[in-house]
Amino acid sequence: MPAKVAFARDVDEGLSKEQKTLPSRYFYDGTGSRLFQQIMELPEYYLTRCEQEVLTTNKQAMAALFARGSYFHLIDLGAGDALKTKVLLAELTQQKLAFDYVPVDISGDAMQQLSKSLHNEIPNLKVEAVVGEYFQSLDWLQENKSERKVVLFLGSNIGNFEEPESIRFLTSVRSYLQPGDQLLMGVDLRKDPEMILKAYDDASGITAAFNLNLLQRINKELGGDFNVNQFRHYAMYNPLEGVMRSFLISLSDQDVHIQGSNKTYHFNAWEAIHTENSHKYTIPQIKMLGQLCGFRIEKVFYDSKQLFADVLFAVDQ
Ligand code: AVI
Repeated sequence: MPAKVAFARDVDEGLSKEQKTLPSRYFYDGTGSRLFQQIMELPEYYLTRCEQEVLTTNKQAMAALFARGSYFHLIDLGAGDALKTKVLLAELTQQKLAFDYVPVDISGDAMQQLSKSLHNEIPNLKVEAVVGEYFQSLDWLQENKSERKVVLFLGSNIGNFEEPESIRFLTSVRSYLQPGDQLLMGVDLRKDPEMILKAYDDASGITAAFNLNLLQRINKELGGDFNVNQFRHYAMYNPLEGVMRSFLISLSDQDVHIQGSNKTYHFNAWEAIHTENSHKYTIPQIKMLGQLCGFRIEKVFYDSKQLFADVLFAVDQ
């Protein structure tokens, strides 16, 4: 199905529900990807800096655990600009490990830029960029099933899945892996709720713009007539569930027409559109999630404040 048709269908489905939703995977058009780059540099958004620290501090130990004497594919799901992965790539190259790099991302622009920058920065690295959604990238894993793989799923991307979806996704990843393969997964850990809340509701309003851009994208690509000023970003963290939820709140009673679906959607004043979940975990939860999907924890790497973890999973017989 063409991407635009799927987008129109998903938007219509979400806005036709009793409790309106829009899928967060549609945040990442050109503008959304640029805004996300800015989010990653915000003082409040600790996740990226913490993971950068985890990778920088532990790159040698990670390389030693990846090295098993045979050639492997390093597959980076949701690579983006791969700023964090570059720390690992430099280390693996320096240690002369035999591998190639397969970044996968929904953004074609990001993959083009990344291939170019890697060509300049690590000229000898073999790169095969794949453009597609996570589930599509599994095709690549299937085609190359017999070769050794280390899969990276960094940046707490797993946190944006609902629980059943995360189980389905990790189970599929596992089904394409063999004993000896590994998965390194970045997870945001439970912590002071205030700190989490600020990371998703920053003082400069970049996260608000990122969330609202989804309405602008619908206007641009599907012929919507959202008045973006009539919606507000709202974020709340539930410490019982460990879930950060983001919403767009309608500020007035209003109708929005979308040409792509040829429908008008009514919004009551203060009605919410649920746009994103970002799950925060404990290590026992991650251990259980891994077990459910056929993975065993080989090692957990933390930053110095234990706010974030990169968990290395092994695949058993
Ligand atoms: C991509 N993902 C892991 C980010 C997160 O933290 O859930 C997306 C994001 N949403 C708001 N800020 C960042």
